This record gives sequence, structure tokens and C-alpha cells, in this order.
Amino acid sequence: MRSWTSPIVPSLDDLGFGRGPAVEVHDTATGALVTVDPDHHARLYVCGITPYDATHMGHAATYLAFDLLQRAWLDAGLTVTYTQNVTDVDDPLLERATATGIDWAELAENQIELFRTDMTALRVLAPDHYIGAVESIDLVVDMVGQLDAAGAVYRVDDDLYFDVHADADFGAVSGYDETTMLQVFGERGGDPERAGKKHPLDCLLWQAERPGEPAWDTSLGRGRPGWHVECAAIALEHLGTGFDVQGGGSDLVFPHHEMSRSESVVATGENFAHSYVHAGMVGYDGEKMSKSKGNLVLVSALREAGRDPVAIRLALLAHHYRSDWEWFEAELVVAEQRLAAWRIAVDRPEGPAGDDMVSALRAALTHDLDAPAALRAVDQWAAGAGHDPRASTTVRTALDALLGISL
Ligand code: 5CA
Ligand code: ZN
Repeated sequence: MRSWTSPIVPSLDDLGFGRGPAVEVHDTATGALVTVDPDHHARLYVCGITPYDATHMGHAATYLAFDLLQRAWLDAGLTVTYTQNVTDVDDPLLERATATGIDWAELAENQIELFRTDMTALRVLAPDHYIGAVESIDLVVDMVGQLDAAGAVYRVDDDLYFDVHADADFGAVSGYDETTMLQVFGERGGDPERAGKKHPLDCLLWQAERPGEPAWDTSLGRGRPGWHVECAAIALEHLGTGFDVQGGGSDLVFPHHEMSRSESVVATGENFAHSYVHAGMVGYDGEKMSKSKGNLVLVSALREAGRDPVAIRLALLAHHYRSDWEWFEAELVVAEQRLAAWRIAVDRPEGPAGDDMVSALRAALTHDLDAPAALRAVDQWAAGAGHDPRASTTVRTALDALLGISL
């Protein structure tokens, strides 16, 4: 489906700063910082929205984390291929459509469009491949066929299930023990108690048509794709096996990324992603911000209230991407003040040389995307005095290139 338009990323190399260092990020599967220094071409997959209540600050924070990763890669001289999906048919979307009396496809289209507008306003880099589940049904059918050929598919009534233990390394992403897996699976869309399954953790690949729900005629029967295989099939088609980073919020570690990885490994016999990178959860009113809890702060509502999207972006950047944190209105006020101070500082005809700040920004961001440390380095530059007439150009370029902040 149509993506949105990326902002132009200026080059620090063009200003004589050379290339930034290789990028290190935290990999959930190994629990270690790993250098993501692919051979000149980085391939990234980030799990996209389920379009029924976009875009809250938690979504925005997650997409911003992977925006920083891409900016650090670009600064290091890599080209990036970025794929993101849209879960444009799934239980929560259909439930919301039924509850509100809006056609599910129309609800999805409206929310996807709102998401595109929010991402554009926040200057988030657009995916090269922005792919919906509905337009990927053939891919899913093919992948279920590959899994079937590997002997990893079985039927419960007319639904098709993946035998997770067909993958000897099932559990490699989360590292959870079985008790934890069972509990989390039940909480996050799984069906551990369904009778007829070979193992309670086995997950749905294809769901046969239910009355009143959308369904597609395929060789698997009339029905719709399961969630995990959707992302697996889209990632493999648009990035190939062994891509660099599978990303999303930490709520997707298990079962979603675990299952997608196992399905891909069993279907292809090859590695799925090299690293699994997860953003922390943003809360509000003492709970995880989520559509189901209804405690949302929407980017579009803040924009409509006249808040500067650059300040919204800056407020999100004040938190390390891996931390869990809670949104407070006061954060936006602090960000607006910070932005005003930076704008005054770059409007000076001359200022302290920006070279140290560029080095500090690069060091912070290539070390597990430490945006808060990067912001402190800019604060320090803005508070200083000096006589470099190029300072403003350097700082504007660095902030735009590495943080996506245009002053
Ligand atoms: N469509 C699936 C992924 S395939 C999905 O999880 N959609 S979502 O709309 O619920 O979330 C979209 C993205 O935002 C996911 O990467 C998810 O991990 C992330 N996310 C959801 N809620 C939060 C939150 N409160 N804080 C941070 N990130 C969140
Ligand atoms: Zn996904």
C-alpha cells in the first residue's frame, strides 16, 4: 500500500564530518549489545499498526526508535531497506468495527491515513515497502504451504495451526520458560486452552471463515491469515532471509516475534533476523497505553490542539527507547521550552564550534540509540558561547540528520 513521504536526511559527510561509527543496539535474543554493521546494506523490518486507533504516543515512540536507528545507519554510510506491515485484518480491528458500526475496511483505511499524516508530521522516515496483510494473502498461503511441506502444519476443525516445536530453537527470541510462555501467550492474543491442539503454544496460521467476518478464497480454504505468519511472510518477501533487525515494541517479543521467527526458520531452513530490537512501553494513567484500555494520548489530538510536532518528537526523544515510561503533559511543555532555547541558539550569527557536539551526538546514538544523552549534548552546545560562524549550519545539519529535529 502507499507509504508516506520521507523527510530529506542531510549528510554530515557533505559538511566534512566524514562518516559516523558503526551502530550498536541491544538484541533481545542474546541480551547483549550487538554491532549492526551490515555490509553496506541494512535491512530492517518493524511491526506496523493494527489500524483502529492510531497514533498514540506509544506507537510514535516505537517508530521513532527505529527512525533513529536508520539515521545512524545512514550517517555511517549504509543504504537501508525498510519494510513495515499494516495488520489491516485481525480480531481487534474487526471487534472495533462491529462495536462502532463502521465497515472494517473503511475503519482501517481512515486510521492508516491518519497514521501516515502523524508520521509525516513527526518527520519519521517512511518504509520503502509499506505492506498490508490483505494485500499479502497469497504470500501467507505460500508460506503455509512451505510449512506444510516441512510437516509443521495441522488442522483443528477448519483452522490451520503451526507446530512450534518443529523449530528446535523455539524460544530463541524471548528466552522464556514454558510457564511464562503459556501465561503471556494467553494474554496476547493466543489460545493456549483450545481443545484439539497438539501443544497449547501452537499458533494459528490460517483461520477459517467465521460468520460475519471477512474471508478470502484460497487453496487453504475460505478464511484469513493468522497474525504471526503475516509478518513472517511479508518480511521474507520484501527483505529476504537473514535480514538485520526485526523491530517493534517489547509487547511483541512473545509470542509475536518468537512465532514469526520459528515459522520462518521452519519454512526456509534459514535464519530470520540477525537481531531483535524492542522499544519499551509507554504508559499513561498508570497503565500501558493501549487501545484496549482506552488510555490514549493521540499525536493527532496534540497536533489539532496546536502543539508543534517537532516538540512532540523532542519530548519522545527525551526517553531512552528501551525504557518503559509514562507520558505526562508536562513533558511536552519541557520539550517546547528546550526547542525554543535551541532555536534561539542556532539563530545566533556565531556560536561555539559544533564539532564536539557532532562527535557527542554520534557517540550517544551509535551506543544503543541513546537519545537522552544526545539531547544533553545539544543543551550543552546551546548554553555555550563562541565565535564560529559555521556553528549554526553544523548544528542544524547534525540535528536534522541524526535526530530528525529541524530547527
Ligand atoms: N500490528 C501489530 C504488529 S504486527 C501491532 O502490534 N499493532 S499495534 O497497533 O498494537 O502496535 C503498533 C506498534 O506500536 C508495535 O510495534 C507495538 O509494539 C508498538 N506499541 C503498541 N503499544 C505501545 C506502547 N504503549 N508503547 C510503546 N510501543 C507500543
Ligand atoms: Zn508484526
